[in-house]
Amino acid sequence: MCLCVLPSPVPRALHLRRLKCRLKLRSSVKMTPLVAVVSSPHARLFTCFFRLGAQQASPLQLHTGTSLAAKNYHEVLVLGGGSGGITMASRMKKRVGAENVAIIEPSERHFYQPIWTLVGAGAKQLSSSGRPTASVIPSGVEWIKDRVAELSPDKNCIRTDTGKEISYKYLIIALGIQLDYGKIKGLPEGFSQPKIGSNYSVGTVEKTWRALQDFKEGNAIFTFPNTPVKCAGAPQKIMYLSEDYFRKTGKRSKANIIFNTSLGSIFGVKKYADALLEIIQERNLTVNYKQNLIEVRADKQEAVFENVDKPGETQVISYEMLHVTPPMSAPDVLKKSPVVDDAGWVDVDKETLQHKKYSNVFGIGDCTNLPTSKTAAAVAAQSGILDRTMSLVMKNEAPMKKYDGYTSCPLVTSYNRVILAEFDYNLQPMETFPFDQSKQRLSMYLMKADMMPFLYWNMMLRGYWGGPAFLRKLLHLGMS
Ligand code: FAD
Ligand code: UQ1
Repeated sequence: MCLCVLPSPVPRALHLRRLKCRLKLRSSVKMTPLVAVVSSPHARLFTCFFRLGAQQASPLQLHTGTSLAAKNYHEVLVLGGGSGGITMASRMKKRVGAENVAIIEPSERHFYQPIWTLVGAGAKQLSSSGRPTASVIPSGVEWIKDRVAELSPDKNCIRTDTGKEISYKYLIIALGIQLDYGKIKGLPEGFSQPKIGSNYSVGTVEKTWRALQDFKEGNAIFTFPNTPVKCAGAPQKIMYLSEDYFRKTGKRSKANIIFNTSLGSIFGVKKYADALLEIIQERNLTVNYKQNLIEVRADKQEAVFENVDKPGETQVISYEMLHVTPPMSAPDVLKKSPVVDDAGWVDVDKETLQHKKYSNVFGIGDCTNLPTSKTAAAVAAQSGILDRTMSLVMKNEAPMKKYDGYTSCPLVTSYNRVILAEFDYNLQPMETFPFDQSKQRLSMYLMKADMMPFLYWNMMLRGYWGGPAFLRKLLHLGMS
């Protein structure tokens, strides 16, 4: 149980004294012994006494940004250092100062996941998708390299896996979505066999490319699970890329390409669904609706599907290549917390992103119940809104700016074409460019493959990209 309470404000003089002490410690301690000493049990005990004595301990920071003796109170605490967490930490740093912001994130590497679609198709290197987490944590912001284990919003505090209790004034929850490969019988262990891959995780994305290269003849199967997913276009993007690859390598006539989806339609927005169905017909792809992958027999290269509308009715299909999009759900740590709705998603106001019950708690990205498609593009648009919401809440004013559900999905249809889907809560297209984006275009492929990664690392994560709304207005000037 979380026992922490909100500490009283630290007097300025005391704060300055601690700052001096911190600087002295930094300059007098050598790096290697410090790592060795602080990670020993005795040192942890020492750190604990130090923390108790000072109440708000000085963080001893290595150049990596990892905090060894974390403060136990932060004005703004961010849970998760993915797309939403880093972006919001950058924005909050500008609002309240780096020393008042902390991020809890266990992973050593931060990934730009949207490029994994191209990694799985061999068009980009996996190494290009990741950077050290330390390099994306905004400078001066404390990185607590740990995993959130429990949320206690009634006490304004959280507990970590290692037993740290950390309290906050404002909390931003950005924990993403959980991949549940284990809910499919035969997985994840089936990934140790060839012919199977998944663009959804760092450990399996290169297996997709291997399976594509190894393909000889037979069924190439692509799946879509019976749960919410992130980037709902990604499960079919890899199908179009695979088809293009088979054509380029002379294997197309030997490939039977099948998209087995739990859904009842190819895409949620009619304009783009119509365009995709045309491509599916032209390129002779088979789509089976209401088919949910429930088992993989990787040793026999067989996939078992259940009819979503007729539980118990199953079909076994043998494969020469299988791309799995796993079932997904809210992170377990959230499911058991008081901040979620019945389905386990962080329960926020769909226009302001403020929590419906806890006014000092906010949510962003895949872990929320915002009724829009879960993408990094949506996170970018949400970050601008949440920044504005929090600035008003911090001044005791009512949040005003309203999120319209903007999200975007660059539907990669070949190695040089993209349909750029952009839409809102009402599934109405909200296109940035003054041309028909439902047409496959080289320009949009280049935007997806080269411009977006640059924009992500250099602008979004630094808090300078709140989505393309301003660009849309500019490019449509005089058109309405
Ligand atoms: P994430 O970026 O996933 O971050 C969540 C963070 O929380 C992670 O760093 C994780 O380590 C951390 N975390 C989890 N549990 C804990 C815990 N207990 N304690 C502390 N930290 C924790 N989006 C697009 O806009 N365009 C695309 O073309 C696109 N294509 C995609 C293709 C693929 C194959 C995939 C996988 C995703 C794609 N996306 C795309 C989706 C996009 O990557 C996500 O929607 C986006 O990253 C969501 O950001 P987030 O901050 O909510 O979650
Ligand atoms: C976007 O803003 C974004 O976030 C950085 C993405 O994530 C990777 C996208 O894929 C897209 C398409 C957008 C929208 C940007 C423009 C210029 C239309």
